[in-house]
Amino acid sequence: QLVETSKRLAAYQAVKDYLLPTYTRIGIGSGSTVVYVVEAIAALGPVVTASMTFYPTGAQSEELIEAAGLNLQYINKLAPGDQLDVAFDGADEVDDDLNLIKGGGACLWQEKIVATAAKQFVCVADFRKLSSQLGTSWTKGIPIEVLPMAAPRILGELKHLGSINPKIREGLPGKAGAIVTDNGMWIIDAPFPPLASGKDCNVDEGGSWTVDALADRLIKIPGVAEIGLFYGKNGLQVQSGAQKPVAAYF
Ligand code: DER
Repeated sequence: QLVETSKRLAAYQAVKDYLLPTYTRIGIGSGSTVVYVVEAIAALGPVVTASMTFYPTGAQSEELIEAAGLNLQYINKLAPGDQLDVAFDGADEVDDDLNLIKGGGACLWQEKIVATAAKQFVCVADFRKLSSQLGTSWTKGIPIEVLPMAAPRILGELKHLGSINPKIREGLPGKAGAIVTDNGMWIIDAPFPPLASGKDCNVDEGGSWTVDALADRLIKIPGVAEIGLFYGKNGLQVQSGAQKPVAAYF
């Protein structure tokens, strides 16, 4: 119950601090915490939300927006160069530099597209998600969205890069075999030793990976569509959108 209360408090505070009544385009992430973000937004009432349009990051997110009676639109309808005012999303782990592991809900690809289309990206997570280094509290591995036929090649490359027992995410008990994402892809969960943030060293020199170095390496593996590492405040500015979360609420 404490976790749910923490999620709800974080969500209401994040909406209070970052959803300005003048905003018209808002990105909505996926997962269980973002349920409270939508609840907090809907609670503002149509006087505030009627002028707002909400952009989902997958099937669950789309359902949340529709069920709350909020205006729904899709990110492919955003003109090139246009931006969302803000995007809210959860995370599986958040380090001190606001680097994130995302993808526990297998929605990371559209989540990153929407996050980087927004001027501001606000991460909402309960207290369990805060950690000193990514990979310490979320030990299931970095979620990576992959082309199914490339999965064996990618598993081999991940082991070469130091991942410990990377696996294709299975659906049991909900589904025999690999889960399939909203984009028709598979997810590989790749555990790595805890990731340092900021300084630049990599596994070849026997050091641990930094978030940025590992992210840059993973995204280049052929067959990888997107990775569940979001850069923090030291990270790269992605396109015009701020992939860097401006705040995290716990
Ligand atoms: O898949 C994701 O990145 C989601 O944001 C999700 O992992 C967040 O999880 P939650 O259910 O704890 O909010």
